[in-house]
Amino acid sequence: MSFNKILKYAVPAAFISSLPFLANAADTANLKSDDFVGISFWLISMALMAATLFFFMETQRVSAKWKTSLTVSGLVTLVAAVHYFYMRDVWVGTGETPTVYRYIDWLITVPLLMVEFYIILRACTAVAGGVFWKLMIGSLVMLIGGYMGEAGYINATLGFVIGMVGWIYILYEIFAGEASKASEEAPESVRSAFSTMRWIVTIGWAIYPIGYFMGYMAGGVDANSLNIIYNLADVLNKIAFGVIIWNVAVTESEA
Ligand SMILES: *C/C=C(C)/C=C/C=C(C)/C=C/C1=C(C)CCCC1(C)C
Repeated sequence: MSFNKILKYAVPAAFISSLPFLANAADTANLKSDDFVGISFWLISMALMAATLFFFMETQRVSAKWKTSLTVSGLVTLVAAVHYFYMRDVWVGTGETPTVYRYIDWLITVPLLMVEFYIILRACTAVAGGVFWKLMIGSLVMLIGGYMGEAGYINATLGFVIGMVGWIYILYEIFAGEASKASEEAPESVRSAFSTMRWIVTIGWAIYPIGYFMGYMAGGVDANSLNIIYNLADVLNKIAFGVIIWNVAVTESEA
């Protein structure tokens, strides 16, 4: 192996393995063996870190026009990994996980995940640039509405309604709008990835509005269970979503 090659792999590997230290919020507390919320935070943080390393390394393997989509998948898991290490430490130290913390992660990762629909279409069709903005704006409306409701700036029900409008708009765009129409011109492997990805945005993502509804509008929800469910949901919504993109990038590069 040449020195250059070693550098190419060693640098990202060293950087990613330092993530837990970069995001260390509380050195004093320890994870208890029966603390399942804490354990789920640990598992998802490490899975996200491993996924990040994998996506970044695999950019070396795919052809140029597929590199962007893999890089974006890696950025999603990177942002979430750093964030989860922090949340896990706050949880172990204080026994709390303010839901608003999650919005900091979502504000970056959700628009990136939505933009993936545009990026994979752009790699193989003549998709219009407006699709990018529609997906971006829909994501922001969804998150800002939810945040304002959750943080108490507006009524919780109003925040929910605004958030739902943003989500439904995104779903319309990928199932029936311009993005969906552009996907019909894409090769078979891209069409099938596109279709699986939109079902993740429908079913995998539904967990968050359900959590919001139960927590603020249906009389409360057990915060511990909700944390575990949210943490596990990200295996599907961030890692599996990225793996689908990785799969189509490799398939199309080898075709
Ligand atoms: C990686 C994190 C992801 C995919 C987070 C997704 C979050 C949502 C889909 C949140 C949706 C919401 C609504 C549809 C309405 C109520 C407010 C939200 C923000 C919880």
